[in-house]
Amino acid sequence: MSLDVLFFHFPAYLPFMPPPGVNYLSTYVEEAGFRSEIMDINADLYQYDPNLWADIVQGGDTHKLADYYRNILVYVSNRSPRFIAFSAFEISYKSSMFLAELLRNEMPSVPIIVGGPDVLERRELYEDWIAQSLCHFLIEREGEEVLSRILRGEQHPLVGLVDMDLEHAPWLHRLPNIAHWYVSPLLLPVYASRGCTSRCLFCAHKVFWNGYRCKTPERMVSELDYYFNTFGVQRFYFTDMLLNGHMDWLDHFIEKLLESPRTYFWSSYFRVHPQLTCDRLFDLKQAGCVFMSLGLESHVQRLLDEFHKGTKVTDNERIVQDAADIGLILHVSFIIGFPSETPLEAVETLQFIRRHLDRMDHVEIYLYENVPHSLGFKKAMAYFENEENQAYRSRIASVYTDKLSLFNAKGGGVLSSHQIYSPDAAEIKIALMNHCQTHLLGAAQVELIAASKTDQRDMLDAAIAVLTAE
Ligand code: B12
Ligand code: SF4
Repeated sequence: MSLDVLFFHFPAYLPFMPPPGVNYLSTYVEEAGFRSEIMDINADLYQYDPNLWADIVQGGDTHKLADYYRNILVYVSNRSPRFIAFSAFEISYKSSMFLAELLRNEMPSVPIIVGGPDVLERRELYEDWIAQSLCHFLIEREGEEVLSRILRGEQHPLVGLVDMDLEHAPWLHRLPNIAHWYVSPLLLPVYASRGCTSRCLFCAHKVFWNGYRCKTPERMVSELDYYFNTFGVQRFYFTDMLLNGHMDWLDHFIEKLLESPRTYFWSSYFRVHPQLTCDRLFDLKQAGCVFMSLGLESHVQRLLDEFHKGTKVTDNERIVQDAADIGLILHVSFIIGFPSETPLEAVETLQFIRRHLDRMDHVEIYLYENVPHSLGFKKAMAYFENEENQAYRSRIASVYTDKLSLFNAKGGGVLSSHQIYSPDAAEIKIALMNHCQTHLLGAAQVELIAASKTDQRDMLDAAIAVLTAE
């Protein structure tokens, strides 16, 4: 039987977290009656030549992939797919473009369909792909239904349809190819919702997914049960923008998980909310949540309000303290360099980070990026184009490059994913916080973590010093 569509994963992504978009798409089109396959070049390249893989991950010249890609071309030619499908991400732009060039030259009759977040975000680049015959279809936003239409040979709209019925979406059958990575047992990407209920001006997620939809909590728990029964998977990461778009949904989900005879270990993004009380955080932990990601963005209420974040700095501080005390592993992100931000406001955020550094296991600080399609794009553009504002922008950008990118590079890899997604995650973390886990991780690692936090504090101090100087 001929192959309808061959999907590709490209280098380079986190080894234990292949972006699951093509796995979901492949599952969907299979259920619609098409034969599909996924070629995971990231995983395959790692096996083929780990040094080359590492070089590409670190931004090496993708033309070094030429020999390896020749094998891929042979493989593609043997499989004779009717269509080839690429998932577009900025981090894999060059490695995917190089294969597109080879495919155009060697197999010009096989149409390439490109979809994924980068098509929406950097549409002009991919229009150029069309102009150069590097691809033939560009799909923005949700891909399932529009891809099926292309495979059926129907007229295709350029914009993906954002209307898939999540409640009846197929469960993931095409698992990511990560069995041979260092994560064992398997960690599976799942989603309970698409989109977001909020309207933060610097973000495009709501626009990408056209609002917010969720599966019912019952369906979500049955889905987890299905993965456990079929593949023996007990650890999951939710790819949702937030799991508490509706707090009553979250309560219901917790309730269903607590009723379940099994315990799953999982992580997700959450939005700060006054109802994320200490009791609710504790219930979340009881329901298997081991790792929580929060976008706090700023510790300046004026900026949170101006950018429609809809959160309170008092809740930010309380939730970080409560979640850490309970033993949830915390990943927290911040933004500095907001339009209209003053140097002292950036300092307030950095001081917040410094104050709570031991409570937050992984902190990422971003420089404000004016994301195309974000709700505040035009307003931010006007701000950045105004000459009066350029002095602060270049000052904060250089503080970011010189000091804070180093802070980010220190990372937060305190616990391995094996430890994070385990029944003992909270205990391990608490033990870590109390500096009494030498026997668990080894003295060297304890010192490393402490040293890393000290380094990060020094980097924050250096950034604060620059920003508070005349
Ligand atoms: C969960 C998530 C993460 C997780 C897990 C990542 C992973 N590898 O699984 C973590 C926190 C680790 C992460 C890290 C990063 N992420 Co991230 N992440 C997300 C998030 C919130 C959800 C992604 C997801 O899995 N969604 C569920 C799947 C099913 O959706 P999907 O992949 O978008 O696929 C759908 C459509 O896009 C479309 N589609 C996708 N491919 C194709 C192909 C075809 C042919 C078609 C027709 C359609 C199609 O159809 C799919 C189904 O509807 C998105 C935000 C978003 N908008 O979705 C950002 C997002 C993907 N991340 C982003 C970025 C930048 C990063 C980082 C580089 C951040 C950083 N500076 O470190 C790292 C890179 C990590 C890595 N190397 O893998 C960007 C990518 C931007 C871009 N232009 O490429 C996004 C879009 C957020 C943003 N706007 O900034 N991320
Ligand atoms: S920043 Fe987070 S909460 Fe705000 S709109 Fe984007 S996804 Fe939603």
